[in-house]
Amino acid sequence: MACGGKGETSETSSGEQPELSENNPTVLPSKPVPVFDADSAMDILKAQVEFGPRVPNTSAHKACAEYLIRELKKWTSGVIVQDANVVAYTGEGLKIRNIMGQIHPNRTDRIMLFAHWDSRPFADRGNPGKGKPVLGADDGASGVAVLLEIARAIARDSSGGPAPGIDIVLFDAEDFGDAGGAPETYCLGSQYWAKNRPLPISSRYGILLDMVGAKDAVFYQEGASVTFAPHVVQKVWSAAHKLGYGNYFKMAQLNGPITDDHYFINTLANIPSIDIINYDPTRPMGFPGHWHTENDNLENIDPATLKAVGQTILQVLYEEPVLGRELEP
Ligand code: AHN
Ligand code: ZN
Repeated sequence: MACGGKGETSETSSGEQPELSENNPTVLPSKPVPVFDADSAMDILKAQVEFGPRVPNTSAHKACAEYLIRELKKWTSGVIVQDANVVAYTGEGLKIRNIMGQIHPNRTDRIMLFAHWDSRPFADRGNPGKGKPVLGADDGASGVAVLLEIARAIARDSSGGPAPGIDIVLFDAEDFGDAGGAPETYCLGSQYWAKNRPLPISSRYGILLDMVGAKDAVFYQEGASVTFAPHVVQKVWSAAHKLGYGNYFKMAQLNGPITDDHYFINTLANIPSIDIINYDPTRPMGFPGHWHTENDNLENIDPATLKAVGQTILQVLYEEPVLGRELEP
């Protein structure tokens, strides 16, 4: 029989709702993306640098943690601090603090944004700076500044912000590692966090910001990011290009992974994560010239770079569809 009987169609008509998923999201009218305020981000960057190097076990480190907790409390709905003791490769015991602020903590679909807030205890190069603590205007403070400014922009947005819940996690002791030594000597805060999760939250994906403040910064598609979270690389780089930031976000992949917090978040916490990091394979060291030197100071920071990264991340967050059945408060 060529034709079906009356009432038969090829479509299901049971009235069942299809399962919502990333391929089948609830489509809501998109909200305007807030403007990322680079001047405000600069103020947050400077406030960190003014404490001095944020090296674990120092008073500057302690005071900066209090500042970050205070700021995150203003712009998020809940702050969770994970205090821990870890042992550095030098044998020194470090008192560390991983600091997390949650936006819409009850939503099940979540995205994690992270950066490290400590700065390196000893410069690797430079005369006379070698061996001295690094100020970390770029290497540390820049990523934190962009994340706090994103939190502030969302808090001020009367539309309620992006659909997913957001977890902003500031990791400690990323940079207390052995130059030329084992990768595991770095990223002590994120490794501890991944092995001792303070909350049973799951994240759909993660984005790490590391060294996102320098003049002439360039962000290639980093190796571990492409391996573990190619769809997130694609999403972020295409948002950046759409906004006109293609001069920062290069459409080319780096060979091999960079050891950074996202590596451990991928491998130990199983959250597909990318790293936006200033590394150019055509430079002598890949990293910028001020990297791990006494010159990692405000002179090398350009608010235009903070803007390119912050506006791109806001765009990505606001483009995310609703994946849950409804928006929890
Ligand atoms: C290493 O130097 C092994 N990795 C670079 C990760 C890093 C250091 N990011 C900031 N500081
Ligand atoms: Zn570093």
